[in-house]
Amino acid sequence: MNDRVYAIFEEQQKDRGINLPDAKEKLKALKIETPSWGYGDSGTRFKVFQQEGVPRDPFEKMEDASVVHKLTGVCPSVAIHIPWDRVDDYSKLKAHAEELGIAIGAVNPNLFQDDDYKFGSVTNADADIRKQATGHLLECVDIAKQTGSKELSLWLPDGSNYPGQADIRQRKHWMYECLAEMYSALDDDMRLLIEYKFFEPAFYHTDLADWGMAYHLAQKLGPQAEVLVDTGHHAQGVNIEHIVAYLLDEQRLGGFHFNSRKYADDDLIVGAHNPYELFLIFYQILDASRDSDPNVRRTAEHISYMLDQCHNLEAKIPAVIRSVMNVQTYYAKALLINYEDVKKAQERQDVLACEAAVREAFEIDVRPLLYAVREEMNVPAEPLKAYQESGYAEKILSRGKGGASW
Ligand code: PSV
Ligand code: MN
Repeated sequence: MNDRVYAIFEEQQKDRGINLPDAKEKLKALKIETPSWGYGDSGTRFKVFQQEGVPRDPFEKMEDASVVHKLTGVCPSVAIHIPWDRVDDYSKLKAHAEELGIAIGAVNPNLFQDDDYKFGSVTNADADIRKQATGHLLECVDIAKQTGSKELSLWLPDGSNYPGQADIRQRKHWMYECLAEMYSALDDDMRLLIEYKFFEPAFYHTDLADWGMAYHLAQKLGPQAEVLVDTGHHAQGVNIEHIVAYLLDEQRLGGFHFNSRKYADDDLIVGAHNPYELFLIFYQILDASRDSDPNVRRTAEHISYMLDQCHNLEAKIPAVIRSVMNVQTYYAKALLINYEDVKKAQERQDVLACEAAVREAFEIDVRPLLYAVREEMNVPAEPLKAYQESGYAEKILSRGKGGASW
């Protein structure tokens, strides 16, 4: 990109009343955590197509994640999933990540792959199984303490398939008891991010089905518990931005799992299917970051942005880079909304002007801004192209096929 293109862009944004230096700083500050499982083999319930060059263990996953960070400058941490990323010595994994210039991020317990959890984990009618599930949650808190992670990200698969199969009210109590035990093990500077999903693997009822239940649970547990919004976990047509705005106002929005979905929890590249939704989510967050209540502003500024994606067909590392770039792009567009104009139009109750003031920013080509920011951050202007030219994809082929999978 040449200086003339950026100068024109700068001029245009000045005319629109946008504070570009501020937008640049915000773009530099945006951090996106990548998931260890996004680098491994994955598939559908029909087939996992193995790819060559997939990391064979958590250490190699860190190596791939560090390449993403090196090329984008905005992915300094990696979420881990236990037991997928179980190692004998977590201090070694932590040290390895640090040597590579990254850190271990959220620790995700896994309560969905053990035979014992067939009828539920923390809501299982068998007290021994609930104890086992709680033990795993406590193990994850302990792992977080060893890796220096400040976040536990929890999703429950618990639910039932048929009316009458489960005592829904009783299970609610069991769930709370187990999570309260986990919560009490957290250090003061840790937080528990509670994820919800209304279906799958159970289809009649899911114990933690929606944002309202997650919010209620977080409120009961205490201030260190917050809600995590996974964009793939809603019914078709749900207005996710509204949920985001509500949770921001209640100061309980802790994080995101970004991905795209066409039908269900598809875990496709974020921004690939519904970029406008991603933009509107950022619109709500940036709007809340201007709220008159400092607690709402603080909530908006302490959101953990994470990807929760699986790349089944496409090459994994470039798919993660593409996702990160998409998040940056729609965040950048939301930064170019003139929030004063929107407010004024809202006060006039001018519906068309309100809608136009938001959409106008979505229609701006933000590449000059992103190129300038990347240049200032000393990372390639085109991270995907830089990856393709780096030789890393060829280098990892020596790992062969049959790497780590979920
Ligand atoms: C469940 O669908 C989920 O979104 C949770 O975040 C899990 O931890 C993740 O996917 C990986 O299975
Ligand atoms: Mn998720």
